[in-house]
Amino acid sequence: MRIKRREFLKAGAAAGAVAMTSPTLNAFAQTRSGAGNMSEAAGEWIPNTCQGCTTWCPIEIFVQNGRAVKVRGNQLSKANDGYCCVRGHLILQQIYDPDRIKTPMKRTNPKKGRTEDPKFVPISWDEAMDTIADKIMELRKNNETHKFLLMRGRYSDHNQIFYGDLPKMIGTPNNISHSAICAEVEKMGSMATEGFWGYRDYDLDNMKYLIAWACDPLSSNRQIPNAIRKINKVLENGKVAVIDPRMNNTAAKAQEWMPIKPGTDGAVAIAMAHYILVNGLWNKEFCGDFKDGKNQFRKGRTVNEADFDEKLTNGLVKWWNLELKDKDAAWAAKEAGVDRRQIERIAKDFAAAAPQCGIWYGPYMHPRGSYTVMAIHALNGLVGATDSEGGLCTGMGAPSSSYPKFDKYQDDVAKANVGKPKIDQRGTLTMPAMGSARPGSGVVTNNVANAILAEDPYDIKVAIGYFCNFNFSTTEGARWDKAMAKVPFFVHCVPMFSEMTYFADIVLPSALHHTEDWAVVRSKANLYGHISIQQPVIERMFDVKGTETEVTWLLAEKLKAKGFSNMYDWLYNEYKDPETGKNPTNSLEFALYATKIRSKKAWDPEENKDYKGDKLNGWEDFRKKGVVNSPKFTFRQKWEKGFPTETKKFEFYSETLKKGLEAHAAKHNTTVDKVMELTNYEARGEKAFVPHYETPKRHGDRRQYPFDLIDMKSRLNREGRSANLSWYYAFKKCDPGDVNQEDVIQLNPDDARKLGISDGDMVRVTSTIGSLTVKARLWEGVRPGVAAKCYGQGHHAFGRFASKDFAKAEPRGANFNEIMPDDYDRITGSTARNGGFTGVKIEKV
Ligand SMILES: Nc1nc2c(c(=O)[nH]1)N[C@H]1C(S)=C(S)[C@@H](COP(=O)(O)OP(=O)(O)OC[C@H]3O[C@@H](n4cnc5c(=O)[nH]c(N)nc54)[C@H](O)[C@@H]3O)O[C@H]1N2
Ligand SMILES: Nc1nc2c(c(=O)[nH]1)N[C@H]1C(S)=C(S)[C@@H](COP(=O)(O)OP(=O)(O)OC[C@H]3O[C@@H](n4cnc5c(=O)[nH]c(N)nc54)[C@H](O)[C@@H]3O)O[C@H]1N2
Ligand code: SF4
Ligand SMILES: [Mo]
Repeated sequence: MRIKRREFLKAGAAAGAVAMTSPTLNAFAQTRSGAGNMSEAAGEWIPNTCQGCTTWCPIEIFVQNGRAVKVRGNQLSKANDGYCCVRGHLILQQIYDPDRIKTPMKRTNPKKGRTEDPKFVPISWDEAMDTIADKIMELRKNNETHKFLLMRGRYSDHNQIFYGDLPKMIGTPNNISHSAICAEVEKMGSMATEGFWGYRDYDLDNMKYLIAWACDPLSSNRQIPNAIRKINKVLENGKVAVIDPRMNNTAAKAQEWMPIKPGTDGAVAIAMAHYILVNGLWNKEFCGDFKDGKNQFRKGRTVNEADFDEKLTNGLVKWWNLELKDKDAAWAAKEAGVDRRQIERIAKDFAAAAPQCGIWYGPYMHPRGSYTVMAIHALNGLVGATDSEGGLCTGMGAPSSSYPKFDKYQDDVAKANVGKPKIDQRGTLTMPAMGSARPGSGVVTNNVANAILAEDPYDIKVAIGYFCNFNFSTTEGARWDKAMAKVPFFVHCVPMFSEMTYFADIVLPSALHHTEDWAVVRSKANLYGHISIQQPVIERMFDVKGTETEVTWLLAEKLKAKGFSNMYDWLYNEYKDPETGKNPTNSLEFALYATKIRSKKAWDPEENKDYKGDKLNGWEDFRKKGVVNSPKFTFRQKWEKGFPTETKKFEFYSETLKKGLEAHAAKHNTTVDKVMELTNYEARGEKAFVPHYETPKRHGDRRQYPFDLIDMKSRLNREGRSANLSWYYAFKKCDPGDVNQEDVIQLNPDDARKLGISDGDMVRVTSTIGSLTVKARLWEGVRPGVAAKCYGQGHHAFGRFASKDFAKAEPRGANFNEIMPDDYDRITGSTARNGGFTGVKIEKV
């Protein structure tokens, strides 16, 4: 919009007057005390939970005259001390997004494809659910219920009903979560070493040295409001170091930033361990010491295991001999393209602060990521920071009650088919997918598209997806376009159109989890666990329903009408209101009762009598307060009682991983070496069981594709759900190196100069699988040789703000998943996206 100068001033004056009371601006005001200078109308703070990222913050939403006008952290929450992050405020725009889906719809164009207009027409919930029930009855009739697939993205505790139990009642093994396109690799770091499959918590109040490694806790990852509040304390008490090829938000505040060459993090971790051992800086209380008290760890020298008296760890000397002894900082500096002295300095300062130190590391979704995170997390063990005050820990849980069992309602048709192999091919020879170090226990989300296309192990006939958009959020997403076009009947439960919705036969509009639905979620941060409520805070404006509960109920009703009443009987009989004992009679009552049932332990004074955390006195109290905090985490329990590993020790030599890998090899009548070869790891022999460096696997020859592509989240990404919010574009430059209203690829100015690229030029970025054009942003905060692209834009089907032309399916910006090859960290089944595994070439257009 071009405005002449005079008019601009006039418009400016008017805009200034509006800004004084504008809810748009006030929505971003950071006042803890409450409504700030919001209009005088009376209102009420109603507790809820944000799921804009995996922090799952207890929040409150201020409601005036039935309108949600402001968001803040729940004042009672110990996870965020009453604050939410900037993304929390975006909830307001999500609710009032003009492009929300307002009614169920069905497809009238039978052809499916990225450029095929589905020609959706509105239908009733009754017709929609009736059609879905028919499809499921048909599968039952033909005894092929396993050809039903349920896919989920984000979820609440109630996913147990819709995602966990419903498929088993219908009779399919195929409930597929998004976890393996999310962060599963990360969990292997603590799984292989200390038997913990999950995310860690950090004692920032007492920490003196924090390394943020391949993550940016001030803007993404898992406890942002807490990290933002506590980072200054760490900076005052000690130091913060960041290891990331680009200067992220945390790096901008840190004392050290190591701009590492993507994918080489394992080398630096290994060299740090070498340095710590050679210099006698390991934690003797945790790891033990040489029997004669003399340090025998010297570069290049093998150590006799018998000379070392190991305490709470397993295999330190083996690890040294197998991997560490030759790999010093000079070696790693070359490998990782960084300064040797910086590696040594960080290792030294980190160990000097121990055990009041910790490495906070990211998912490291790279084809060889499992061994990288093992090497990184091993450092947390080496200095005794794990389970230590001022260090890191597994964190606290929160009270919840069990869901009623479904088993006695499951019939023979269902029982016959739930045991069939899963569609994602987990546990096959080349896909160990060892969720918790057990072969075949992890999901392989992104491989489902391949399996559907190959009909291996069989074809999928009916699918439901909710809270997910795999055609956009997965690498080489074009495979999902083909796969979803092939599935004969697909139902998508979402509040917005998306790339995946384009392939739906039926669209069921979802009530928003944060303001319109009933549920609870549990999470942890700041050394506390919490259970937090999700409840309606505004009246539903459209004909929407809660997915996990209400859709289950409506489907059960329809199946009953068609002669299969087991599901209805299960829900009706078992999900009674715990306060009144009444059976549910409609979908909303079912949603409410399920929520009460799940959270009963948290609010029922009879059941929480002995609880050491917050105590509520009834359901209404829970609704009003919204959160129950656990007691604070107590450190050193594992030091005393042992770790849940094979050896009960912290394992530098992982008997836990070894058991898994050997079981996998045995199942396929082969050796671990062969498994390593087929799954693209370099380790052979015993190395497969210790943290070690693997050179980065890369797609594209360096001469042809000289740049390493890395990918990060915006601090405004509500996972994939901010794309149609105008504030997302308006405030984008809150990410270092980014600009408002645009989608840019960040390049180092030195690189750009050589290619004749200026700031703002359009460039073509080409990988081995395709090209995309995007605007260049020159910025010193990116390591030379690296191209950094924020994830989240490039939607062709998300709404008017997300695309350049929604009607013509023209994207705004570029979704780099389209040029990132489909590859995996096969130990965990995780999709690769970090570590520069995509080589690209960049040309000015
Ligand atoms: N703001 C925001 N926060 C979120 C989310 C969100 O959408 N937005 N989503 C939540 C979810 S679902 C998840 S799983 C977590 C994920 O949390 P993170 O994985 O921590 O988030 P990303 O931004 O994807 O982190 C990737 C980081 O790794 C860096 N990186 C890439 N390759 C390399 C490498 O080879 N070496 C090193 N050292 N660094 C590398 C990138 O520059 C970037 O800073 O975040 C959660 N928090
Ligand atoms: N290149 C690249 N790819 C990535 C990432 C990255 O950093 N870079 N991040 C990855 C990560 S960590 C994750 S977790 C995945 C996430 O990817 P997915 O699991 O596919 O989920 P999203 O894209 O966040 O959201 C999917 C849909 O949820 C719908 N939705 C929003 N609110 C609600 C609600 O209240 N109820 C229901 N039923 N639906 C709702 C929206 O319409 C949206 O289309 O993406 C991964 N993909
Ligand atoms: S986006 Fe994440 S950190 Fe921010 S308020 Fe929501 S849950 Fe908390
Ligand atoms: Mo994620």
